[in-house]
Amino acid sequence: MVVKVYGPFYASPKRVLVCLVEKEIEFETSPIDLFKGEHKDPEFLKLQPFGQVPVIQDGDYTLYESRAIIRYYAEKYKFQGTDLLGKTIEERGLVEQWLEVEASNYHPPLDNLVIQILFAPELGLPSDLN
Ligand SMILES: N[C@@H](CCC(=O)N[C@@H](CS)C(=O)NCC(=O)O)C(=O)O
Repeated sequence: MVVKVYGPFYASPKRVLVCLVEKEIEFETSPIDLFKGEHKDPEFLKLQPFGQVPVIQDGDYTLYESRAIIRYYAEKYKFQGTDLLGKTIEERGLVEQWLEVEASNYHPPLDNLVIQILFAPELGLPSDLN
């Protein structure tokens, strides 16, 4: 079964794509253009009610939230491709620590910069840069 990934190749979907590559899982992409607002289309909202990417479809299983998706695949294919979860409980603790650091300390300021520098000017929205 080929996994379908909805989203652009950048930002949060990239987290999922890197995981799928590391786990050697076959996937295809279904591009969602954020600049055209495709993530707010009614059809897309049926998959992701918050109108955000990424979303995966794996057969009839649908999942969103990039970090939930990568944890799902890291567990599901524990013994395939790169080991992403660690071999001991201590290694697992460190994996979870850095996942939390990424989610809490790294991603929020980076996301804000991307919105202010890339998205706001492109979409004609007010930006802190002005
Ligand atoms: N917690 C979510 C965040 C997803 C997210 O923020 N996606 C952004 C692109 S990186 C998005 O869809 N932004 C459009 C919006 O929020 O309207 C995840 O990790 O999947």
